[in-house]
Amino acid sequence: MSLSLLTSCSLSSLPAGRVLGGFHVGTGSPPPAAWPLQNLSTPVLHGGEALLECWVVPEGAPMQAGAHEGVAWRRSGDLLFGVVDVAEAGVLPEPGRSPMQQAAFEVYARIFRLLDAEGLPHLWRLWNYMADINGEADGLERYRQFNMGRGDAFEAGARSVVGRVPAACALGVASGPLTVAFLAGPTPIVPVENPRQVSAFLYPDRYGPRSPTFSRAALVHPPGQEILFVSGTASIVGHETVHPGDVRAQTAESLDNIAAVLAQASLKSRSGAFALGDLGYRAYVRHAADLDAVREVVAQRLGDAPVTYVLADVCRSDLLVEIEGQSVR
Ligand code: 3EB
Repeated sequence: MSLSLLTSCSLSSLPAGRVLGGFHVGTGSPPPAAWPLQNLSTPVLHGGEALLECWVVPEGAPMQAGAHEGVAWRRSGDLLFGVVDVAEAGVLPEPGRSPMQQAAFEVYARIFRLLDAEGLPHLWRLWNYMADINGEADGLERYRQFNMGRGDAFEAGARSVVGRVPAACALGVASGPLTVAFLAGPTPIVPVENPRQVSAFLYPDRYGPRSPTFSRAALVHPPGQEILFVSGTASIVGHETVHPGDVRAQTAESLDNIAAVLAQASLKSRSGAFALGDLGYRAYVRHAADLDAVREVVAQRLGDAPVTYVLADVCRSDLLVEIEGQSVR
């Protein structure tokens, strides 16, 4: 197997030459890493004090590294992982753009320029985190401002904003810059949508001037492999939030949505069907006090599948939980 995800790894046991990049989750300082590391500065609610997750390639695989307009990246063959952080205080918004909108635009414009320079046009999966995601500034929720900047950058980079768009998540944490991690590869994704939900890129404008740019899931194919990325999935049916105020029902609805996405992904899979128990998951919980309720519902449905629970704000203020997952075959 060429690309694999190591969850809960320790820095000392990691062969640095095999790590493409990864994630640190927790409120302490991130470890010093020689590879691109996205720091998600928020408590891990279950599964340890802090968490280190890494994408690794086999011993002896080629490895190149670089930094391009503030994007830290590593590349092995045709797989590239990168991280870019942009503080809103450090951007100079163009007229009519808010600092968050500008920061999102710049992050994505830099990613697209790097990928163009590296000859790897295809974004597979994005991890977006920002402070105060539900806060309002200039009369518009900050997540909606983020969507405007992201969408503008996709268009400026001559990428489609509908259809074949990457899998993603977008969550809020207490503080810090806008941070975006990404995995890119040599082939287009196979997009997967959810028949229970309106595609996010087609959400009506009551959710903001620009619809979010992500697929419900993406199948990707490194040489000899199939990876399924299920995007952040919440209690949305059609385009509307369901079960506001009821965290158990929201968790169950999110899992119903993931099951529906897996059924669609199974139709397009090269490696066989996907069942709920086949994936590894990360669950984002808005209120720490809801952890036990979320865990109970998840355990009923997912059994022993690995789930990490993280404190984070979901991108609509009425959403209490969001769950994402991946399967690497
Ligand atoms: C939703 O379904 C919930 O803006 O990149 C999930 C996954 C959500 C990704 C994004 C947002 C994003 O609309 C929110």
